Amino acid sequence: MHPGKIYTIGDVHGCNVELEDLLNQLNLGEHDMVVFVGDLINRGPDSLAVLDIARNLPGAYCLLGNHELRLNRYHQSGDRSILKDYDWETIPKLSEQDWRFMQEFHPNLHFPGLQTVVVHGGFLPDKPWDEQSVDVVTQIQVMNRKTGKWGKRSDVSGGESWMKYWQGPPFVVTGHTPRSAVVRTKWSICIDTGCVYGGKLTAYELTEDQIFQVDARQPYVTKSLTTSA
Ligand SMILES: [Mn+2]
Repeated sequence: MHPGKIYTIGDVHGCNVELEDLLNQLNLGEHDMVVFVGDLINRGPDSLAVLDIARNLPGAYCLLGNHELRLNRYHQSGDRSILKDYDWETIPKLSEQDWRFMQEFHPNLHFPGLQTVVVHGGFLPDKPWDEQSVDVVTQIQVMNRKTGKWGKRSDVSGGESWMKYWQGPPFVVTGHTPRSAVVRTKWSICIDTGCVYGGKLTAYELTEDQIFQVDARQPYVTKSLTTSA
């Protein structure tokens, strides 16, 4: 078992100032670990500053978000057709060191002693979590259990949050689906509280089951946050 605390941190999306506020609040000790749930970059004011903070934080572990996955694939293939318009605000600023750093991001992190897995998006029910594709685990928000379709909330009609269907163990900690507050079920928790949309940046500590939050200094992107799926 890890000797210190284990803080998972939700989608930062370039909100470097709020990340510093949150880390100040956590007051990390030398045995503590920080796990970023992915989507450190894009949309917010300073993606590079966030990458720098994560890279220089002792004991930090970064998971792949759908944003890093897409940029990594572009970097490997050169295929611009997969990119979103806002990727071009980030791409020209990334150094070789930044690209190498993002390529080391992991699809998930398992804490067997805590029966907990941390992952960016989530998992499909009815299939072992460790056999699911990187596309599923970084991109799933909802699924329609009748059709088996899964994807973004806006793309799947009749879709419900994957969290509604997920029966552990393991308990799953995720981000990716922004809401106005932390959402929790028996077997999962989502800690994306939409900082870049003017919500909060959230940390969830696994060993003592505690939530830490800071408010966004301002909305950086306009979107109204819902409370549910
Ligand atoms: Mn995401």
